[in-house]
Amino acid sequence: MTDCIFCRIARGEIPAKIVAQDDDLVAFHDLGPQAPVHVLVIPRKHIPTANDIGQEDGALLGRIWTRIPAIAAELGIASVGYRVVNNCLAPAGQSVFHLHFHLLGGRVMGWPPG
Ligand code: DGP
Repeated sequence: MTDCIFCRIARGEIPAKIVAQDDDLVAFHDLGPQAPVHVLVIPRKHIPTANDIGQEDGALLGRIWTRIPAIAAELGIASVGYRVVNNCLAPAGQSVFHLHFHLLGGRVMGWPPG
């Protein structure tokens, strides 16, 4: 999608602190970090919300999830623990309508989330 902010980051049109990227995904530091490590992992494909994940996206999502622990390891949080969050729709906290996974670590996490 042309004017989606995360599509624009994935295309390199908007600067971001990128920590990993490949043909499927881009991972970059969140602009407003909620933990010492707060990285967003997004598919290059524009999928607005988790509700829009289709059968055809299964392999893509599998590859992304295979990559997340490796990104956590590269960020130094794999062995100490981390949280992966997807907010689906505004009432759950979604503000950018391009599927993304928050990868959070570097501090102890509370539960339940707010
Ligand atoms: P969510 O609220 O779950 O949709 O998460 C969106 C996140 O995206 C939020 O934590 C802030 C972050 N964010 C929004 N705009 C930008 C941006 O332009 N650059 C970066 N790096 N992060 C952004």
